[in-house]
Amino acid sequence: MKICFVSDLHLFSQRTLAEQWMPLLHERIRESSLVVLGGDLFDFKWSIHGSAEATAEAATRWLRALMSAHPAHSFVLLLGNHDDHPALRERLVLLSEEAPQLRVETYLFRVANTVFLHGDSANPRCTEEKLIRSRSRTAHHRPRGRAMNLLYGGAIRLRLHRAGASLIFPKRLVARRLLGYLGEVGQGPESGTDEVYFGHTHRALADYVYRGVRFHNCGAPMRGLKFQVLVAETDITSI
Ligand SMILES: [Mn+2]
Repeated sequence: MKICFVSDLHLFSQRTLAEQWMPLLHERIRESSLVVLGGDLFDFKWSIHGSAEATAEAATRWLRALMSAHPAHSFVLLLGNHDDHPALRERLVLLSEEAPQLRVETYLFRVANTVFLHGDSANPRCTEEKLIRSRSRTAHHRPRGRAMNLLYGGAIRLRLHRAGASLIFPKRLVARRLLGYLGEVGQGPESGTDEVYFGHTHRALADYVYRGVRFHNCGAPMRGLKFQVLVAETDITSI
């Protein structure tokens, strides 16, 4: 079974270029039978919609449109540090009741030997407890408004952002941290995991092998960053 994986679209932030990638996303979805949306699809912190409520509503509308374009597909939605917001969670409960093709998972989704997760567990010194605690801070994100968005989109901020990603997230270290986290929650290589799809770091990565596990990251659709919509091949025929 082929599984389409995409994350970190950061929709509703000023800096996202996700719109340009929609045709590719639809194409990759058509090639797959399951879609895993890997978190930070929506950006509550930098949302141009003004309020968390309006952002959650726009997010729900976006998801509904995506699913109705692919009615025969199953969708798994993971949450990230920018969209794990109570306003969205509330709406997702209703949405998954109305759309049986949608399943919402907060932290991790696994199919056979393949694990999908947002990847905020790659942050320095992240334990499961810290991950849960830092996610709860997303609830206090207030949208920064247009002026801050423009500043954030500025060249200086962008260059910092790009340099920052490779300094904060060297791939070996990221792989090591992710394995540490996966081990802690019983999903590490000792449980059979040999493929990991993640996002969060905004650094595109394909087939990076660390301790016998292959790591893949779709990057982010932003200026100066690489982005790809990934398709995972799994041995199983259905979930
Ligand atoms: Mn993230």
